[in-house]
Amino acid sequence: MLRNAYAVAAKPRSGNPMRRNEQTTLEYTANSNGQTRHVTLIDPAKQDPNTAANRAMVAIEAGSSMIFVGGSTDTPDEIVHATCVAIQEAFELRTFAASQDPEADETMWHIPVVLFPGGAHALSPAADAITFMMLMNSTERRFLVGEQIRGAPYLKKFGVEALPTGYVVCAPGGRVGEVGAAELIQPEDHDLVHAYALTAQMYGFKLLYLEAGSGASTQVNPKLIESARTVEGLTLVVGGGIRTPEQARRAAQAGADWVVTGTLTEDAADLEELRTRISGVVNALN
Ligand code: 1GP
Repeated sequence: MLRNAYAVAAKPRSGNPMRRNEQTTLEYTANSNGQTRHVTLIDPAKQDPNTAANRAMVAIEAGSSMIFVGGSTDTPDEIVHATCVAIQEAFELRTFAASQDPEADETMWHIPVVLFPGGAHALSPAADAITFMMLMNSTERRFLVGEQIRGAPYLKKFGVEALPTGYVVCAPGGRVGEVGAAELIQPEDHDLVHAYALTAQMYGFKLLYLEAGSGASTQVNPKLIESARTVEGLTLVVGGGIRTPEQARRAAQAGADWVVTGTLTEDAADLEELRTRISGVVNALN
């Protein structure tokens, strides 16, 4: 499957202006200034690349601060790549338009497009970075280090920045819990999630992602977030099952640096509904 990724990589990399500035995506991710920020997750399997780009633009206008591309486990890399290119091109056009308008702030479009892969097949050289993840509570080697070994040479070759991420799936866990063969963290496992966070820190991971599963019926228990938060030096990402401003606020108040929503975007009837939904979640964060 990686062969296809190399084939699509022949296309020139689109390039986010942020990469040309001094800040890496990892620095951007870590520099929260005490604020909780929002990630819009776009699953390339759920819409065509143009629709994805339109959704990404509305998400940024509504206050989202990063785009993740990924989610489904079996999306071909051509589709992932086309989606990344479409989003990057849209952001570059908006950056250019803003640069011509004295009233506009072009830096609002310096937004990283980050791969959130289901495996080594879902990569693109047009992404700024990747959540380079160990699914820490998987019982399968493939999700601990196997997919990573397959993907690493590709990422190195195309200069996609790795965000070293410990990925921990919490109950209910959804499809990622099943496919990833995760021993789910239960809502009362405060000490266990703390041990995972410490382990992530000791491995040198920079991000810890607490995941309840896309479309989960319940979000990650805020007590688990609080427990992980006590470990220093980790940027805490929380997602899965967050659909309302109140749920987003709970995650933020428990200590999430980033709150991720995906389903919220996917099932919005149109772009205006999407704008309203994302604004509501973003405004609830701080
Ligand atoms: C899934 O955490 C993300 O990996 C987002 O989940 O689709 O439930 O928002 P939702």
